[in-house]
Amino acid sequence: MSEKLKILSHIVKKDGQTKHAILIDPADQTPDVAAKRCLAAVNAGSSMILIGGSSNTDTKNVDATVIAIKEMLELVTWAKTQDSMRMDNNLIPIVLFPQGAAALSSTADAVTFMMLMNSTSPRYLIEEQVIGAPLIKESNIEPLPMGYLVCAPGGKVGEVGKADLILKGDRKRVEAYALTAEYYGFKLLYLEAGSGAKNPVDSELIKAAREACDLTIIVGGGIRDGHAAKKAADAGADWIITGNLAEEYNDADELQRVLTEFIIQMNS
Ligand code: 1GP
Repeated sequence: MSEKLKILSHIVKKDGQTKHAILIDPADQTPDVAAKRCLAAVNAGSSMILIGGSSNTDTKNVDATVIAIKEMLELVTWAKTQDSMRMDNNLIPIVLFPQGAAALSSTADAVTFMMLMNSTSPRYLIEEQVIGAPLIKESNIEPLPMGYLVCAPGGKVGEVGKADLILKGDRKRVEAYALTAEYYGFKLLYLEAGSGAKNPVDSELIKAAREACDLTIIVGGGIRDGHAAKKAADAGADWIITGNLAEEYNDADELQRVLTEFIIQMNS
């Protein structure tokens, strides 16, 4: 893949392991706290940082958060390259995961350019994307073509996005969406249960998506421990996203310990 697709090629690279990414909501924490949590996550073995979340996130607080995280990570990357051959593996992309065009920031490495495929509203199927596309071009950040499917219980994103939720056990429907995503040329497929969901995405649905397509499958929403992450990983998830989990810890060392355990268990 060309230099222009640097972040996408990192995300779709398969090495037999399921990877973890931390989701930071800039509305929930100061840039400094976000940076400390990201450092703990990266030290624990997380491979990507997503920035997104609430509807009241704007470019200003996204910018400040991305910059603080970048500065923190640059120090770590610099330290690691001094004594190892892991140069390429040290790439920890900072990727925007926006609710809409209003939360774009040119300071990030990439942005999930997504269609909420099971939305009933044209706004989330195509309209926000048409507003966002010229802004992405102008800011020169890499768009990552992604199908986004909201599964039950769906939470706030399901409501705001007017999703016709994919219900537990509806394999046929998830298979059809996975194929549609592939035929559209998307490279990533995100199965979302909603932030803070009581139950994560049904593993049967993950399996159905895995069997139906070759896309990189990302799973998030309500995953609180390594056991739930392993279940999703065994069903075929390539990436596991956690948001709320990190926000429960204010002590960076404790968070690092928890996430280290989480990542080990996920791939056990
Ligand atoms: C939300 O899937 C993510 O988009 C993360 O959810 O906050 O429940 O980990 P949690």
